[in-house]
Amino acid sequence: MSTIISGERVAEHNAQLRAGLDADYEALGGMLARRGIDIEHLTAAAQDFAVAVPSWGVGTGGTRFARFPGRGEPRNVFEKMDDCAVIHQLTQATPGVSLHFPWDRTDDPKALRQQAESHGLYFDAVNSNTFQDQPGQQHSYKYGSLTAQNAATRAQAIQHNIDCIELGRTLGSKALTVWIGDGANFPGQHNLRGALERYLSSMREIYAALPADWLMFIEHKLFEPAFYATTIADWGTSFACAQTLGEKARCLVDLGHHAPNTNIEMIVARLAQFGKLGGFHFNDSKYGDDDLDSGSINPFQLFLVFNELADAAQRDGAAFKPAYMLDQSHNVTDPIESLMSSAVEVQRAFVQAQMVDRVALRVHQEANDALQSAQTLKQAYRTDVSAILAMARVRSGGAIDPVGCYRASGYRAQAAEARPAKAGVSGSGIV
Ligand SMILES: [Mn+2]
Repeated sequence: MSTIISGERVAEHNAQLRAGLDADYEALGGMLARRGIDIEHLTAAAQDFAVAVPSWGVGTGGTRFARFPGRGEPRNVFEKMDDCAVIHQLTQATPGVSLHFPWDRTDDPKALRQQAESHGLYFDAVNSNTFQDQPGQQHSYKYGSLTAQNAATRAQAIQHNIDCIELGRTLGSKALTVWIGDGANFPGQHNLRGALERYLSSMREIYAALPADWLMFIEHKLFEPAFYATTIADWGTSFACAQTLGEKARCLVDLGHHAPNTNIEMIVARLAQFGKLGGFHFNDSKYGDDDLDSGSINPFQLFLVFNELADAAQRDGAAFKPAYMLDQSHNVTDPIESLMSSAVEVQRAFVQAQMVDRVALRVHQEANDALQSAQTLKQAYRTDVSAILAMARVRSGGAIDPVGCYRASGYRAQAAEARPAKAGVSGSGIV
């Protein structure tokens, strides 16, 4: 397997930090042993953990007001894959890449797959895009795509999704994520039931094109771009559609796509209970669909989501395998640094959730001891598992300190030289 940053450089950087890590790891191991937890078990679990990165995340994001591009942004999908390879090389937690079409369209998907495999990467769910018009497109999505009144517009949107499945097959993907911006900005603009009927009719045609071993993820979002009534606004609508469409249709939870203060971990528990939890788009937010870095605003919420996932995994065993993906917009940071830090934050929540004493929790719950129940969760959440995550990385060949190692490597400065900005070409999207 080829690496972008030389293995010796990573080893050199690790050597400076190794003694400190060993001391921290030993101290943490002793503390966990007193709680009856084997640190090696957690480190092995951390090594197995994976979260996919979005191809659109390696370019600088922006808002509807402006985008301030960074240096050395990738200008095509092959350069995006190089950046994704760096993220995985240093974190050893992001072997999957989620592509977005047509942004990542290539005439040579075989070469793209070879490039990915040479870096130890694979393609996770592919994402369709019918929320903006593409150059030369016959019918506009201004008034909707899969729910459009115009049958020809719907047919175009359906065909695009089927094309995404075909491309995904060539690349080795196993799932299609469908998010639409369809909805109404004014009361009365849509017949609310009619719009959902048209959505289901369109989705049935896409569902019929899914290969036998594929899943379809339905991503809901409360509002924006439709500000009055978004067709797939909430998990209830998503769940009803997934139930109606069939076994291969599942719900995808993007953490930013809910009203502030929504109990997202309860949504996760409900979807897991009824076998419809397809996967996640991890990010964080303060106000709406902010697409901030995972764990940057509310890490406790992220932990509580993983607490439900750990409970579901214990109940359902190996059959429970939701897809984990990051979906963030990096407006003021180096996207590679944000994606590495976010992957580590998601992995941190995963490991902390493994540490919850579930036997004690059940005893406290059965005794109606609300205080001790909450303390049982807090004990796991308050434990700093950084040494476990760093040890997992170094044992898998990654960096003890991914951001420090990345900065020391000079990768961004080299990319800035090798990738002069091209006028009119944006390497990223805003989603
Ligand atoms: Mn998303």
